[in-house]
Formats: sequence, structure tokens, C-alpha cells
Amino acid sequence: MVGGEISRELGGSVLVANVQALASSYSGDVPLRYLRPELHAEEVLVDESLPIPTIDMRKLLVDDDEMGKLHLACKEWGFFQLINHEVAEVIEKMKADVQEFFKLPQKKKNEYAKLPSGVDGYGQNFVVSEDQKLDWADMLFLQCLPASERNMRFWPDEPTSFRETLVKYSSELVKVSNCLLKLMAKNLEINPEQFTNMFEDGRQSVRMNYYPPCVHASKVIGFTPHSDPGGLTLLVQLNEVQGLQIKKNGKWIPISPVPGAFIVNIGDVIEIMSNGEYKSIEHRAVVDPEKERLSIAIFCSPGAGAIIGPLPELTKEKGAIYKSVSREEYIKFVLSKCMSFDTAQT
Ligand SMILES: O=C(O)CCC(=O)C(=O)O
Repeated sequence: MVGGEISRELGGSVLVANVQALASSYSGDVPLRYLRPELHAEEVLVDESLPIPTIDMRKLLVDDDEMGKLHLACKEWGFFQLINHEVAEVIEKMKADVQEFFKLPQKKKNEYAKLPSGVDGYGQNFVVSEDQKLDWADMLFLQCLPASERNMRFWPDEPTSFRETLVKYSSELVKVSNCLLKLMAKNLEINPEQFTNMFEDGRQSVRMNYYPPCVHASKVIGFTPHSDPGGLTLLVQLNEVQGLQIKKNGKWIPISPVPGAFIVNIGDVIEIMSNGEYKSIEHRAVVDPEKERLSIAIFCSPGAGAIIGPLPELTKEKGAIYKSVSREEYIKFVLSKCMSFDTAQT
């Protein structure tokens, strides 16, 4: 382990090879560290897959039936597609800039390479040993909010519009996520402020994922199975290549991208706050044998000083099924529980 303990404390990582460069130059076997055939052993429901619920944001504001659909989606799926969210324009700009970023020459991308001691930047996070198995992906991770914690050293200045687009994307998505949180609070019959205050001055980070194609796609994994430790995640796919899978009733279900929709999922913090009523679902990303795949995930999490625990109104019937801890203790717990996926979202 190289600098493992330091990495652990700071949430950093040992540096690893760039997969995009590896994929473009290799012609034979996949390096051993990427081989994870055991992750494909479980059943995938391809033909019978049920689509995850689609929620219409415009209808949510005026239609009780749509609110009911949202409640069920959060309780039974933990995932839904969000359409008519009114931020289509900035999504298109963001997608174009992220695509351009990953097309830059390797040398240029490496100017934003992350450091072993931090989480922001280009590379991979939370690799804590030299023999840890690796995901077939590169990512660019950036803290967006609070604005005082942006580390501009890692914000690409190419394409030239990238920074401005991300700032706009971040602020538009705050509006979408706050609106969803208020509606969820209404559905849970709790005071909306109790729910939203925690996120109001919260943290928001973005993770841009690049999954190169792999001829041995069934032996590698793009993103190790995980649930998101934060509150709410809003994901867009940049192209129509399928890759995201969610676990339902012990089987993996592929999620097909709906053009223009966000894929929204409940994170562990909301599962805890709702005392288990809403579900944070395990998911993973698989790799395509021929085509690259790109996605952008925005993570919304409570800010400093928050207490992570079940809301008192939701514990009356069955008591609290989770402990309440400070945000700092929660992060320590997440880091210690699982260092093999990116916990920087918290
Ligand atoms: O690329 C995907 O579809 C999954 C991404 C993801 O789970 C994440 O960034 O946390």
C-alpha cells in the first residue's frame, strides 16, 4: 500500500494508469487489475427489464397522481427518470463540453490530474493499494458547492466554455434538486424545511465518467457496484450507449437512457433521513465492447454541521432504524466501509 493511510484520511488515492490511453493502445489482454469476471456472474434481466418510473416535473407541481408516482418511485425503486425539468439547454452545453474535455490530447487532460492527497481532478479516486482491482473508466471529479471550496486548479480551461458551463449547470441543478427535495418532504408528510435546510447550504459535486470500449467487456466493470453515500444524485448520459444497471430483487436491471431525462436516485443520506422509507439502491456501470460511454453525475449532500439521522416525525411508528451521527462521523464511516468506490460524493 502506498500512502494508504494518508489517502484514507484525506479521501485521496494512489495514482493509476489512464484507461482511455490504455484502451486506445492495447491490442490483446486486459491487464490483470481490471479483470473482474465475478461481477458479471449475477443474473441480468435484459429482455424482461421493467423501465424505472418516469416522472414529469411539470406535472408534479400541479398533479397529485404524479406526486403519488414520485413517492412510489422513491419507496420501491430509489431511481426514476425525470422529464420536463426545464434545464435542457444547459444539459446540452454541459454534455458538449464534457465530451470535448475527454477528446483533448492526453497530455492536456493530465494537466488536471488529481493529486494523491485530494479528490478533485482527473484520474480515479479511492484506490488505496497497488493491488486493488480497478474500474475500466477515467473520471473528472470537481467540488462545485460551496463555491468557496471550488479548486479551480482542477477545473479545465479547455474547452474554453467549460468553467462557465459548469457553474451554470451547478446552479440550475440546485434548483431542480431543491424542488425535488421539497416535493419528497411533502410526500413524506414532514416539514419541508427540515428536509431542505440540510441541503440548502449543502455540498454539490460533479463526477464526469468516461468508459472506453473494451473487447473483453464482460470481464471488466466500468463502475463497481455501490450505493451513493450522499443525498440525491442526478445523472445524464452523453450518448445512447447503455451501461447503467440497478439491483432489484437480487438481479441487475439495465437502465436505458431516455433522451433529455435526468436519471435521479436516492442516496444513503435520504434513506437514513426517511428512516428507510425511501431506498438507496445499489447500482453499477458496465462497459460496451465497441463504443465509449460517458455520463455526468451531480451529487447533492448535506453541508458541514449537519446531523445525519432519521427525522423524528418518521420514527414514531417503528422507532429509529438508523443511528444519528455528525456529518463528519458519517464520512469517516463511509470511508472506512468502502474504499473501493468513490465516496467523495458525500
Ligand atoms: O455512469 C453511470 O451510469 C453510473 C455513474 C455512477 O454511478 C456515479 O458516478 O456514481
